Amino acid sequence: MNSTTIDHPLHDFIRGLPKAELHLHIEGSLEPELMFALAQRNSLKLPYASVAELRAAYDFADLQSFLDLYYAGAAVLQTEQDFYDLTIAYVQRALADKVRHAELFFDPQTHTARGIPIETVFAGLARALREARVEKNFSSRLILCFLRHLSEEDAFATLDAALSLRENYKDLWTGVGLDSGEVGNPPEKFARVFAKARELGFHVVAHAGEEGPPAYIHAALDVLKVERIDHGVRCEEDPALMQRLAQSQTPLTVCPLSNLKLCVVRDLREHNLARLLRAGLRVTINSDDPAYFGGYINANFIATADALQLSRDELVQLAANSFSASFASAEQKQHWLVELQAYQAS
Ligand code: ES4
Ligand code: ZN
Repeated sequence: MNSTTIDHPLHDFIRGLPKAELHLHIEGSLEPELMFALAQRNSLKLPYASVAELRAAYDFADLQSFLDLYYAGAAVLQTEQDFYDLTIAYVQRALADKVRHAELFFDPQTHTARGIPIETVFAGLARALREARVEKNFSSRLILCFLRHLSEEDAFATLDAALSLRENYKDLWTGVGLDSGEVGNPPEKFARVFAKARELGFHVVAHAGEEGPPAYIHAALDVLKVERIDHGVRCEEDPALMQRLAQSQTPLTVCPLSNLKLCVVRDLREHNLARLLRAGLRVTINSDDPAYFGGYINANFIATADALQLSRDELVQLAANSFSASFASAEQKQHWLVELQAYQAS
């Protein structure tokens, strides 16, 4: 059944819902068509004969099997224009999904390791986001992620290199995060670099409890002192942690289609998002790596609403959470919450 061609009031309600996206890896929005176009522009050869063949390879067993393709795919990104084209394409998809504000993760180490200057990465992302702000009133921030499979020393070197650009990108770069292969790379490994980032006034977030155990969520909170947990779905295995997250209202940026594609859950109907929401945790819905996982934020909302029978009030709660959990100003958040209320009432 094609949900775009059949009248479905709840899906239409979701499509019109103003929302924020808080968990989006910009490199994970690289669609196969653009990957091929950039490979050609940069005279690179991909190990796939066609877009269809590449898409067929997106059949993952776990996080690592995805990351292997994701890092290989990102190698087509070489010039400032490439990073601009990538980001503009995402912004267009986000605008179509009524995203008012997006906080984009980016992985500088994936690019600097290939000899791409960090300046090139910042410049391309920022040119697109500033253009979108001026021309489309699209609000955004950048969250620089450290790759947790690399050393803390490497993370420090990345932070130091990026700090030389901080003044130029103060309007956008306001946070640091932690991503890549979780198991075996606990938050404690990055305690010192996160302490430095906090001292410098950055917002801090970390992936935890996607494939890793609840102990990693505790460590992200207690050692890294993060303000949001990315994923966090494994908190349910630890009732005391569930209570803690409900009490503290620490946001969880949950990515249902990602969890499905990476076999964190077998079936969306088994996803714990509704249970977490109904237990009072501040849950949000996000798209993670939409080019790889089969859908942008509205596709995530729709698939989750269908699988878990979310009500309109719950969908509005999720959208409200996305604004309140963002790093936008209090005034800006209030503006979006008013828009959301008006939409709900209409
Ligand atoms: C990621 Cl789904 C996910 N988990 C951890 N790191 C990532 N980087 C890009 N997508
Ligand atoms: Zn992620």
